[in-house]
Amino acid sequence: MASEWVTFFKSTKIPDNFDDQLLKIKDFAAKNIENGVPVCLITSGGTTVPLESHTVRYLDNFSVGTRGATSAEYLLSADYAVIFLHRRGSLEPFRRHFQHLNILDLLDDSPILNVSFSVKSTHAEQVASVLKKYSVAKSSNRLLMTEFTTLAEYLHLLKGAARILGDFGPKVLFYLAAAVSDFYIPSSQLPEHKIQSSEGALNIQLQMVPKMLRPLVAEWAPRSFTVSFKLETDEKLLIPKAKQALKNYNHQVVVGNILETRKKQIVIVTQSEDKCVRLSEEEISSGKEIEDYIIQEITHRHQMFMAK
Ligand code: 9Z3
Repeated sequence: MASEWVTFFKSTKIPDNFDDQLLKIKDFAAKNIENGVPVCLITSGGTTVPLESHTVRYLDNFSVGTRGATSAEYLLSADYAVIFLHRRGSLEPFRRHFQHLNILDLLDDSPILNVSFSVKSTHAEQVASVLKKYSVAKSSNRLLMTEFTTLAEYLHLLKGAARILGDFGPKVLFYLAAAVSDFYIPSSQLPEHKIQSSEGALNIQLQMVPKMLRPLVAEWAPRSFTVSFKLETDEKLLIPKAKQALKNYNHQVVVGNILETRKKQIVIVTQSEDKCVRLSEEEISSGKEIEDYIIQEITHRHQMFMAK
């Protein structure tokens, strides 16, 4: 297993500003933990797998980052500091509330002023309420944003961050909600330039990505609390696969979800129980978010873990 990892990291490119990003993570975690604030690394959004070195085409997946961005807000409310390792352009905490809006439609254009604008009264209350929570998170240094696009950038950053955060032991929570590709093409096998359609049908062979949970739990952060997510489309497979993951990697929690129902139903799987959490119809219509319950379940278990 170890050698698979060595091969993966050797055969893929280190992200730009890698050292700089890790320094920020180290500083952020150290300051918060020193102040008694537990730190959560959330991963969020999908990873891309380039098909060319000068990338025109890549493989991607469905994830838009709702789970990660929403969970970040509930974790901040639960007094955690959050490192938000997310796909560039995917949903972000706080900003997500306005993602479907055009910022220009939020601003009052009557009369047009040169220097300052106000938010239209139709949106003022919502902007004020989200802005307040965002400002608190920023000014108290509780939210650090870090970005990736490709699978390789994601895994290099996760490894680097996990080795740093692992030193803080049980006070660190890993919440691995990103949708990570299982397949990739090593740099040495990537065509340098855009693949030409004039050369006919395209056959590509993808290599397996080594399972990053194994070194994360066994080597990089063995004393921390790790939550992974298991996504399936076939309901019959969900709990057996989640249990298998716990057995294989020996971490604390797997949150299982089915693609189509992921926003209203999940299952929390631990060594001792499977707990199904489902939003009622009333909760759905009142705008309740399932991440509120997921974070309650996870923080409760993490608190008990820290107390031990
Ligand atoms: C999840 O299962 C997340 O809950 C979703 C969230 C990706 C479904 P959205 O971003 O979706 O809110 O649209 N994440 C984990 C997916 C994954 O890659 N899991 C691996 C697997 O299932 C294990 S690490 O094998």
